[in-house]
Amino acid sequence: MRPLNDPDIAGTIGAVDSKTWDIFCRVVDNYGDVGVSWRLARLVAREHGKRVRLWLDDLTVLAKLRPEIDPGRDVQTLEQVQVARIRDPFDDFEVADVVVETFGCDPPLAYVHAMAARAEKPRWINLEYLSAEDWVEGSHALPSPNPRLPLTKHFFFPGFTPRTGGLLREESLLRRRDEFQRDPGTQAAFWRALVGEAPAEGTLKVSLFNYSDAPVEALARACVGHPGPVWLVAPEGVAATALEGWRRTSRPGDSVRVFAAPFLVQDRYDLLLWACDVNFVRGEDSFVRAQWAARPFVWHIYPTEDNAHWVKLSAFLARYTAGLERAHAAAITSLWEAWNRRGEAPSREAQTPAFPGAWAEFAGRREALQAHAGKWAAALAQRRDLAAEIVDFVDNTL
Ligand code: TRH
Repeated sequence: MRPLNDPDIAGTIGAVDSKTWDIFCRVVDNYGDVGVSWRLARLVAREHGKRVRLWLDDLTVLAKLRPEIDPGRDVQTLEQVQVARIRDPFDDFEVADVVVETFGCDPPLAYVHAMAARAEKPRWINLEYLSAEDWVEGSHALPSPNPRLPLTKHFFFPGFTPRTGGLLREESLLRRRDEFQRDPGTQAAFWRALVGEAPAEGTLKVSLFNYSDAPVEALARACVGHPGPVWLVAPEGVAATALEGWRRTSRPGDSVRVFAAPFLVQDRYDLLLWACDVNFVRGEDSFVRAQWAARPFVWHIYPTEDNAHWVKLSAFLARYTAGLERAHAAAITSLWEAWNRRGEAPSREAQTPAFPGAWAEFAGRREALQAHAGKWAAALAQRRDLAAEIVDFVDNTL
């Protein structure tokens, strides 16, 4: 047997073909797990020429993001990605060269045993949730040998620093964003298609995508005091319902217009983020897309029972506001904490006393926050995206 470090072999072993990729995703709740998994699958197929199969236990969520998907079909192909249903019993499959489980979803047992039985063991990756916390760097790319099977899984952490796996970003994304944001005509056409009319010059356009306990009505009330017209636009979901409720009861007049838009196809959701001046986003994937949109944004973090989400929120705020003028950083932090109801007893509207002031401070610094959002996106774009990192890791490190 030729030694591993034999230059001839190393080259070949490193480059042992990773032609075929199986990506597994099980839907916990909401859209993000599938949103991230689909985005990764499409990138690895389209930009890295791999043969990718995306295994899902529930296709209805992907069909919401990509209406071309037929949730009734067990196998179909979209944009060079084969989308297959995880059936039970799980049989009739071939193990891929690379296996990615997203968010610790565990591939079916039958598949894992077949991985162990494969002559050339597949590379096994667990794509973790995104966090800005410091510990991520120390955990990224760590191996985890399986206690029973001749398999080793590696943890792959998205992140904001060079010693993490980076963030998903399509090759053409920032070019398309800049073209869109430079072209008022294209933006007006987007608005007319989405809500039937285009906003007047100087309208503050705000998009909303949040979880159910966000103080949406407090935001709407605070916008009534904004020095100029405001559009609040919410794709179908909890925010749209809350805004409709507020509009019916409060008659705000024309200074604040509320639009309940249809749920957008995933790629068109980017256009909404690019077209707005401030974006309220949540979870993971919309959180990252808001950063690529280079617009001021507010993150509604997915709450966890152990309150660990507060640590996660603070970790990101510390990175995002580093180097920013103290008053601007404080405005961002106060609004984010008010939007996530930090320090509040969980009851509906009566409270959020801090909100109107926090919003006025934030909205009043929009130009400075806009400039910062542009710098932040440009800094993140200095490095390769997560798909390129994960392909390189698999092909050249493992
Ligand atoms: O839907 P989410 O809340 O998902 C979250 C995350 O997965 C999080 O990690 C997990 O812990 C939690 O669920 C349980 O938020 P997220 O991650 O922003 O995903 C939303 C997806 O929906 C994203 O891919 C964008 C897409 N989307 C559209 O395609 N059209 C739309 O109109 C909107 C509003 C969103």
